[in-house]
Amino acid sequence: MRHTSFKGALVAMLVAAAVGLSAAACGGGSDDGNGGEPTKAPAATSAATSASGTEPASNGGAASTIDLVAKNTLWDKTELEAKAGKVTFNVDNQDAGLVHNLHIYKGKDADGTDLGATELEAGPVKQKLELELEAGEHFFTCDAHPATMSGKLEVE
Ligand SMILES: [Cu+2]
Repeated sequence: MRHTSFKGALVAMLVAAAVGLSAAACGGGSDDGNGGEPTKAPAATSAATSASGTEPASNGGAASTIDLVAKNTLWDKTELEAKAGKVTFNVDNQDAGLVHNLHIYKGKDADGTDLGATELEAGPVKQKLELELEAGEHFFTCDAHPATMSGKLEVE
């Protein structure tokens, strides 16, 4: 009797131990699984955060640097977008012997506030203009050819 009951108790302990181990293994396994998921979720969240953090930069589709080419007494673009703050204009006058410049005004035309301009210079010449711009509508033109070399600059 004592033998049997001891044996039975031993078996019960072993079974309990085995169940306990497998339960622990299961728990550990599912813990790892759960642990992995929350770890991935914050990673996805931070990826989303950094992705949305990239949006202001891609909002910089409105650029901080604008390249403008003057050719045949025309700008290569008549609508520009810039990001508020420091904006650099790189002007490439490709018209040999023709005088151009870049003049920026706040507002929709040359009646607005004069924000700055490059020198009137005969091409071929490259010029640079750096301005601090605030959000809003701006106007750009060449003082020598306002009729054909004017456009809109949207700052956002
Ligand atoms: Cu011009």
